[in-house]
Amino acid sequence: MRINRRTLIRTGGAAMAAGGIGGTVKAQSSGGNLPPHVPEWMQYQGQPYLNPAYGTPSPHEADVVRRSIAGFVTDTAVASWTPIHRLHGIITPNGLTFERHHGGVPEINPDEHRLIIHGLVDRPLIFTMEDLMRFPSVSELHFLECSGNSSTEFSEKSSRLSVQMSHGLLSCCEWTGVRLSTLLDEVGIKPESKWLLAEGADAAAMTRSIPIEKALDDAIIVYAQNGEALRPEQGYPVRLFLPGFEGNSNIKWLRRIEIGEQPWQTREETSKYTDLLPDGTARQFTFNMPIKSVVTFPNFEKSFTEKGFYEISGLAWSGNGKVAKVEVSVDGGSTWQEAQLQEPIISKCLTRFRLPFTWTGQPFEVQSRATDEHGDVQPARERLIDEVGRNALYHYNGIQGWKVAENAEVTNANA
Ligand SMILES: Nc1nc2c(c(=O)[nH]1)N[C@H]1C(S)=C(S)[C@@H](COP(=O)(O)O)O[C@H]1N2
Ligand SMILES: [Mo]
Repeated sequence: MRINRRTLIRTGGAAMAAGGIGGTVKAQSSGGNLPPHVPEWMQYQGQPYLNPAYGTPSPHEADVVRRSIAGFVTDTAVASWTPIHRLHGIITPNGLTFERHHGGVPEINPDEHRLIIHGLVDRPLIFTMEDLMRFPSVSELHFLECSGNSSTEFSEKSSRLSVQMSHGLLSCCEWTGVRLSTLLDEVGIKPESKWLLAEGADAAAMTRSIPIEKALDDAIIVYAQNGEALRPEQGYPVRLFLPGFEGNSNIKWLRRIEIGEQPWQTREETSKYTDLLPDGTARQFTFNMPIKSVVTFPNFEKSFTEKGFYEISGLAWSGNGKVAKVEVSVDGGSTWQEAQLQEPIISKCLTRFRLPFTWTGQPFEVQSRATDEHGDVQPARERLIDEVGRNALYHYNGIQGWKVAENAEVTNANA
C-alpha cells in the first residue's frame, strides 16, 4: 500500500493536524542553544576533519552497537546481534552487521588466499583474489539471517528479549562478487553433478553441502559489502553468498568448492542445522528462510514520549522472493491494517514497512504479519509451535508481539 493524503488523514494525519508534533516557540526558547538563540557550535570554526582517513558515527550515537549475550560467547564461538531497532531504511552498515562464527575470525592475507574448485569438473582451477575480481561482477541487495535467529521465541516462556536480541541475527547489505555459475562455466561441471561442498578457511573449517541448482541460479562468490571489501568478520577476503538461504550455508573465508553427486553429511548438516520435529525425526536441508517480519519501533529503547502521532515501523523479508504485504495489528491480533511498504521491493531483501499511528496513552499490543509473493503467510507463534514443536531451534518465523504499557514501556509479549 502506498501512502496518500487520504490514508494519512484517516489514520494519523488528523491527530497530527490537531495535536501537532514539536514544541511551540515559547516552550523551547529557554535553553541557550535553542531557537531563537544562536547555538554555541555556530560561534567558532569547526574541526576541519574529524576522522580524515575513515569516518565514524557521531559520539551521540554511541549506544547504537552490536550486542552479545553473556554466557553464549566463548573465546571463539561468537555471536553478536545487529541493533535493528536503531536502524533506518533497509541497509545494515558494515560496522553493525551481526556476526556468527564458530572458530573465531581468521587473519587472512588476501595475497596468500586461494579458492580451489575441483571434484566432478573438466578443469579443476585455483583462483587468486585478483583472478576472481577480473570476472564479470554483480551487486545485489539481500538479507542474511542466521537460521537460529529468534529461536528464543520457541520456548514456553521466551527470554523476554528485546527486538535486537530476539531478531538481530539479521543483516541486509549490497553484496558484490562474481556469480558462482560464471566460475562453474570456467571449470566445466560434469553432467552428473548434483551437490557442491563449500569449505571455509577458518579454524572451524565450516563446511556445507549445497544443491547444484542453487549454485547455477543466484549464488554469488562475494568479495565486497556495501561498497567496500568484506569486513574480516563477514568473511574477508571472499565468502559464498546464497540469497534467501539460511545464514549458516553462506560460508565465510571460502577456500574450497568440491563438486559431487551427493551431500557430504557434514557436522553442520547432521548434528546441527537440522530441524528436530515433535516425533523425534529431523528435517534436513531446510535452506530457504521463511516469510517473516517484526516491528522495530516502538522498542525497548525508543518508544512514545507523549500522546499523538507516531509511525510504527518494522522489517519484513522472505527467502522465497518478494514481500507482497505486511499487516499490522494494534489490538493484539484481533484486527489488522495494511502497512505501507517502502519501494523498491527487492527479492530476498529486507522491506521496510510503516503504519501511521496515533497513541492515545492506552496500553496496547502491536504485531506484524507478512505475506510473500507466493501467498505464504507468517504464522501465529502458537500455530508454528503446534506444527514444529518445541524441540525446534531453527527457522522460527512466528508473529512477534510487543506490549506497550501506559508509561509507553515496551516488553516482549511472548514472555
Ligand atoms: N567459515 C565459516 N562460515 C560461516 C560461519 C563460520 O563460523 N565459519 N558461520 C555461519 C553462520 S552460522 C552464519 S549465521 C553466517 C553469519 O554471517 P555473518 O557473520 O557475516 O553475519 O555465516 C556462516 N558462515
Ligand atoms: Mo547461524
